[in-house]
Amino acid sequence: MLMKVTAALLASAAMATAAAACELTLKASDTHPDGYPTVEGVKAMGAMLEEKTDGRICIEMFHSAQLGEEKDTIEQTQFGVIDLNRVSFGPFNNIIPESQIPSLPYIFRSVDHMHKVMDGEIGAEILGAFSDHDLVALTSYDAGSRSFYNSQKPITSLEDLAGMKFRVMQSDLFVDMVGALGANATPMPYGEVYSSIQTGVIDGAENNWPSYESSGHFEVAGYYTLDQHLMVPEVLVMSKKSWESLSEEDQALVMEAAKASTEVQRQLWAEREAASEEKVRAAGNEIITEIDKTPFIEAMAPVYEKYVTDETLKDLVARIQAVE
Ligand code: GTR
Repeated sequence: MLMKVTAALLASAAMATAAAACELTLKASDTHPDGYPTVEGVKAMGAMLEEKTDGRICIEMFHSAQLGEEKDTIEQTQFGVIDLNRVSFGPFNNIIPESQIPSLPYIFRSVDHMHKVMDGEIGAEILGAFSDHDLVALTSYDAGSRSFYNSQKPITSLEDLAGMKFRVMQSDLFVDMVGALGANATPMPYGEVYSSIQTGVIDGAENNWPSYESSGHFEVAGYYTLDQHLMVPEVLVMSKKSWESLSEEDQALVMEAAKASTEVQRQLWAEREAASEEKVRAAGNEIITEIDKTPFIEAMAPVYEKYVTDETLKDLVARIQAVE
């Protein structure tokens, strides 16, 4: 017993020393729980950064929305209160026009297509657009594809969606996307979705396998229809204030560690996607895989018309579609 306690004390003392050695500790936020691939991706970035700087720069991860819901943490990141923030492109849609592009329904044909776009020149341009908004977008992460789930009935066609009420992220684009499918959208923070489904304020929401599972939404919304309307990647942003306080050398190290963490995150993502699916299926949820996506895709034309307005955005969409 005593030995155990001593060992634990020694370990925590060692950790405290390590933390104390950090000249700079970057505060990072994520809405997801510990162990979720995005949280682990940023932690991996922290480990790489600590190693490259001999423990001079560290990252402290505040997972599980400890620092707030995404929309609020984005503002805090713009102010420099939070240094790093792993979020979806979705909550940026109303403030950064280019962030709407990877958030367009059915814009990506496959995960491979999305990787080619986001890892290439087009992705760099989209990330670059954040710099006009007090942010530096470092890299993007995987988030699979999002589909509708609900507590009421199996949805197998557009007709079934009619009049139902779904939560979406706080983005006008997503409100109109759900409207164009004939359903009603309620934008609300992620953390309110579980109880809103449980109390019947909404019929359901939409998300990928790992979020459907880790949030517990699968417990209250038993029907999941794989219409895969969105493939919005995640984005890791840094406060421009925090970025500008770094030397050029340190900026390069931060960028390098962020880019390298993408590989780790993608690997973890693939594993978690499969594990979450298995868990949800084992719970007995009804998963609707037989669905004709064509009417869903066709219904999105007015959404593209409304949001892909100026030449820059039109050009981005055309170039994405041209990527093989
Ligand atoms: C998740 C995403 C989160 C958040 C959440 C939501 O898939 O990883 O960043 O955007 O969806 O729906 O609010």
